[in-house]
Amino acid sequence: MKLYYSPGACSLAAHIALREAAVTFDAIKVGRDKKTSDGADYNAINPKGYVPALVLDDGQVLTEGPAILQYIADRNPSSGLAPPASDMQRYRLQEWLGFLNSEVHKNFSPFFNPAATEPMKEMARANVLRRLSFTQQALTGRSFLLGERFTVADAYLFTILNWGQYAGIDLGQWPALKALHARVAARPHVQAAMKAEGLSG
Ligand SMILES: N[C@@H](CCC(=O)N[C@@H](CS)C(=O)NCC(=O)O)C(=O)O
Repeated sequence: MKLYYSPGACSLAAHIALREAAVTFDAIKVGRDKKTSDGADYNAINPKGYVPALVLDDGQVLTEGPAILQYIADRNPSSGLAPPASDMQRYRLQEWLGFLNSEVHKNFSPFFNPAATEPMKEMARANVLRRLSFTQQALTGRSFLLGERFTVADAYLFTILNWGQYAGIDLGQWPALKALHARVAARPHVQAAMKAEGLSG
């Protein structure tokens, strides 16, 4: 299995999930020029052009973070990274993944886009603040998004929270989010993923 990633991008969530699930995989870096660290044209592998992409052992290419995260969790059920499909908690997981993907993650995009104007960034920042305030409220009194168990949604939220610095957003205003970030950052597989992506010593 191969994970195509860019350091610190949303692909970090899938990278964490693969390590948490003890999957054997190769992590292949994609540069801004869409060339991969093993010399390929990333657009030929994933015509969408963005990370993450997971190339399965049978050669299929799976894209879209929430699908990749659930694939990794479902193929490795003993990891406990997602509740089983029949469980109401699974819909709660999907609710979080959808919210994080379209309502939080995408509002960070202007901060990584040199063409984004200040008004665009201001609008996006206001959306991020509102949605992270909601997340702070939902997290109060629990260790992780679904309760006391770490899931792929927490890997995704952790990844997004790392971007606060680029948007001038201080996590200190949300104690429950700050605590979740620290809790996830302390996990050995998270530290290994960060180190492998060159994000920490
Ligand atoms: N809908 C996609 C979005 C992925 C995405 O936004 N990837 C960003 C990094 S976080 C990227 O590769 N951007 C570079 C580009 O679009 O060329 C998903 O959820 O997987």
